[in-house]
Amino acid sequence: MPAAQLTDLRVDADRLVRRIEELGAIGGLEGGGCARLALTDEDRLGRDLVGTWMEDLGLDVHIDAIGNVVGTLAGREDGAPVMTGSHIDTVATGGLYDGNLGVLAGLEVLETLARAGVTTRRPMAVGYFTDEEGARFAPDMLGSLVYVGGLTVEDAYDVVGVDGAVLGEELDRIGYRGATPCPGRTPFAFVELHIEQGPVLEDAAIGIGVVTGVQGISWQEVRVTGRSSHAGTTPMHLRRDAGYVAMRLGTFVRELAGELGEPQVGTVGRLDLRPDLVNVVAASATMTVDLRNVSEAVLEEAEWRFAACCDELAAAEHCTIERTALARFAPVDFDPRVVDLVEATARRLGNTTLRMPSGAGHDAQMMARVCPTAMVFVPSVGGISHNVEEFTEPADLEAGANVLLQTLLHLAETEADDWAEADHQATESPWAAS
Ligand code: HGY
Ligand code: MN
Ligand code: MN
Repeated sequence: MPAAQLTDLRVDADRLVRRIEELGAIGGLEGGGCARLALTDEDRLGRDLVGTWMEDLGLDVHIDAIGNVVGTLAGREDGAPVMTGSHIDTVATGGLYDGNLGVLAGLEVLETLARAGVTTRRPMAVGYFTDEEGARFAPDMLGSLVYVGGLTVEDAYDVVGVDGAVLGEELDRIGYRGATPCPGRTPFAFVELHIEQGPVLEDAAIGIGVVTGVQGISWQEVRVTGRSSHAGTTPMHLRRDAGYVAMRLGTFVRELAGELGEPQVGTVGRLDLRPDLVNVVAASATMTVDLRNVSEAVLEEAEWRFAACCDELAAAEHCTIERTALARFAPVDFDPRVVDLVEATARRLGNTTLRMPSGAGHDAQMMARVCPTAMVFVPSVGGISHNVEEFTEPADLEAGANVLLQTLLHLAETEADDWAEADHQATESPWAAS
C-alpha cells in the first residue's frame, strides 16, 4: 500500500470500545469499574480473553518468565519490532481504561493493519506487562521492569504481596509463568497510549497529551512500634501511641507537599493499626507513603525531610519506626524524536495538543531505559482515575488510537536503521509533510 494511503488508515473505534467494555466486564464491580488485581483469578480471565484476541488475529504470541504477554505481526523484514502496549491489571477500584486502553488500542492498530493487508517494514508488536499497578505486589511497573532487566525474574518471584501471597506462586497458580526468557527483546521503539488520569487536558480543552516524560516515584512502607495500653487509665504523657505517630506522619506528608509546592504530591494510601480496638492505645501502625515529583532533587529532599520527621517523632513518642522501600524510580524524559513524532502526527490528524509530564507511573517509564519511547494521552473526564467512575469519551479514545496507529506506522516504515538518521526521516517522510 503506497505511503500516501497508509496515512489514511484509521482504526475501527466501535470494535475498540466493544473490547474495552468486554474486558471491563471481567472483575466488574457494582456500579461500574472493575477489579483485576495482578495475578488474581480475575487477572487470569482478563489475560485469557486478550490472549484469545491476539491469537484470533494470527499474532505470534509469547508469554515470558514473569507473565508479560507480547503478540507480534511479522514485517516485510525481520529485526526489532515497533512495540506498543500497557497493562490489564487494575487497582481494586479500577476503571475500564487505565492500562486496558493502551493494550486494546495496540491490538486495534494491528487488527487495522491486518485487515487492510498492510505488512509494514518492521514487525509490529503489542504487549501487556504483569503487575503494572503494584497495588498487590510492589513495586509498580514490576513486569516491564523485569522486561528491561531492571529486576531479576528470580527476585520478582520472591515478592510478597499485601495479602501475604508470593508472586512466583501466584504466577504459577494462574498458569502464566511463560517460557520466553527475561529480559525481553529490545524494540526499535515503544509508544504507549494511556488515559491522562488527571484534570490537565480536560481543563485545557485539549484532545491529545504529548507526554514528555514521567515523574519520579518513591514508595515506602513505614512500621511504627509503640506499646498497647488502656485507653482510659494511661495518662497521655506515658503513652507510646503508634496510632498518634502514624497520623502525625500522615499530616506531615500532606503539609510537606504544600511546602514544596506543585508538582510535589504525597499520599498515605494504606494505614493499619493494631490491635485496632476502640479502647486500646495502638501498639503498632503500618502505613504506606507515596511521594512523587518531576525533579529528582526535590523528590530526594521530600524523602530526607520525611525521614527526619520520623526520627523526631520516634524520639518524642518513645516509639520505633522502620522504613522499607517498596519502589523508587527516578524521573524519566522520553526520547525527543519520538515525542516530536507523536506531536506532529497528532496535529496532522487535526488534534489539539499539549506537551506534559505524566503524574502516574507507566510501563513506558521502564521501556525508555532500552529504546526510544514516548506516550500519547487522552483526557480523563473529571480528571478521575483509580476510581470506578473513570471515563474517557469514545471520540477521544478514537482520536488517541488513530494517533497511535499513525505514529507506529511511521516508526515501522522509516528507513532509518539507526536513530541518528531518524531525525532526517521524520522531516522527509510522507507522515511529516502533510
Ligand atoms: O502508581 C502509578 O502511578 C501507576 O498507576 N502504577
Ligand atoms: Mn496505568
Ligand atoms: Mn493505574
